[in-house]
Amino acid sequence: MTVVSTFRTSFARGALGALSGLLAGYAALAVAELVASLVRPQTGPVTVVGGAAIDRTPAPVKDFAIRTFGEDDKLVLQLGILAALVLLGTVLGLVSLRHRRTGAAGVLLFGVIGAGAALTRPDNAGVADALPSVAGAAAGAAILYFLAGKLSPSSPTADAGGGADGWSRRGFLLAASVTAVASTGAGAVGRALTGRRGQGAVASRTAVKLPVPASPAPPLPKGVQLKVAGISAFTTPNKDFYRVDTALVVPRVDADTWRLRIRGKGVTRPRTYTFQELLDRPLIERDITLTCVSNEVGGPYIGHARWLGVRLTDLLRECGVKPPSQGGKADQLVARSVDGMTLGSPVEEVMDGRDAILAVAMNGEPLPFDHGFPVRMLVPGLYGYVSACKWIEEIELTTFDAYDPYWVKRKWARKAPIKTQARIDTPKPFARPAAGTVTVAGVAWTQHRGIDRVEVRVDDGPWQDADLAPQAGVDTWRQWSFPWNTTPGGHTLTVRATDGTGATQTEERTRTIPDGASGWHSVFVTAG
Ligand SMILES: Nc1nc2c(c(=O)[nH]1)N[C@H]1C(S)=C(S)[C@@H](COP(=O)(O)O)O[C@H]1N2
Ligand SMILES: [Mo]
Repeated sequence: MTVVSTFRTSFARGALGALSGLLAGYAALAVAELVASLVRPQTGPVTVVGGAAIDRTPAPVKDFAIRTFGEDDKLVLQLGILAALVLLGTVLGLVSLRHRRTGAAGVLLFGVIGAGAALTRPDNAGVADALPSVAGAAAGAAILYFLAGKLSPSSPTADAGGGADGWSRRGFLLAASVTAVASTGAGAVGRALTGRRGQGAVASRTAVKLPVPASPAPPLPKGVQLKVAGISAFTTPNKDFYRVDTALVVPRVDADTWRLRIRGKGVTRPRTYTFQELLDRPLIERDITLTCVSNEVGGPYIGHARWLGVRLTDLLRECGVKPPSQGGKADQLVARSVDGMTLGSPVEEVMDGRDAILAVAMNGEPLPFDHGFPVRMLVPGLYGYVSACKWIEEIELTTFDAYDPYWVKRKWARKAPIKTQARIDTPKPFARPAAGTVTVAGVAWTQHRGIDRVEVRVDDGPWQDADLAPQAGVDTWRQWSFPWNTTPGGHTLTVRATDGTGATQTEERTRTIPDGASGWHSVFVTAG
């Protein structure tokens, strides 16, 4: 045998070894997906490992991911996991050429990692959650062992199409093709079953007939929406509403089987409510602006919607709950979602008369799945992570001393009222507006305190009052505009707001961690 042909043979064998590893990984994921569709769709290995990674991501890294990838952060995470699997599959495939058992054991190790991730997720529903990872890894390990066998020099199935050193190329290719086809089939069946599972939830959402509110939202004053090109829509369409959550698979909850439990400290009459029972109550409709604590100064994680739902205080009173100021024993309300997320709100604020709501509808339609169908909570004035539980299924009354919810365990603040902020929507950073009068405009918010004043500063000049659009309510953002007479060249435009208590927002820049970013938003533009 010549040197060249030896090299060619071993190169081909190496490539096929790597291919075995990739196929084993592919088969493992497909089998896992199939099993997950039978257990629970959110127990697939990429989902649980990704979820576990999110759970364990240090706050600064999470902040970086949100800043860098925005709402694509989950996609980036999943692609990262897949890339790692491709790499490791390749390595294990090469290893298995020499050490079949080691290669197969390596695949099994991934099953252990997946199982561990599944069992430690906050929504873990028992040992069955580990099954997809275990079954997938077992299938992957068996396939790698088998395929590597086809490549081994001592393969008893060596035939005429085999390599010069005796392994069976034809046998391998046949086995590899069968693996690829069977895996693709298993994955497709899994996806179809998962899709079918979600059908009940989709049908239950389509069937919702939204009642007329007993207490409609006051009509929006004329002019809340300024007619300025480039300014945010006052009411954010559902499809454009920002989404922030830890769910790699959006929960699809069937409203017909959904229940809300209220229990805990000081709950003298614990109760469970069905979706229909909530719809049958007198509903309130309110305009509430929602903001995420991860929103940077000038950032996009804020949206406004008209919500319809049950006044939360009414339900709590029905269950015997009293705020601490009236002798109630619990000072923290922990909302728990079907995906195991926990959010803690201060009972005093929830029950102080503001429109804390268990919402069933958003801008005239049942909640979109992304935004918490069938029911989510909202407390005006508090950041989302301490109030806005989506896919809620339980409200537990407890104390701040006794329990730390999900984000508090991860170093975010226990209490987080929304900080006063103003944002310049137009002109955009580094815009080059033509000389003349340029309309600077944007939004300002400080939910539950209202916005009293917005000021704009050009470079180091004096603060000048912006024109305010009418205030829709203390729980909504407010638009503003400012006619700027440009002078040619580069300029920094800065904005600041003053809330309804007369407090002007601080210039001090802080990070989003632990309780929301502060500081003034500014943009640099070059006028013609
Ligand atoms: N179940 C669940 N609810 C959740 C979250 C989550 O991760 N899971 N994220 C919270 C956060 S941090 C915010 S800012 C709001 C965002 O709500 P939206 O996605 O509808 O805009 O939901 C809150 N409710
Ligand atoms: Mo958030």
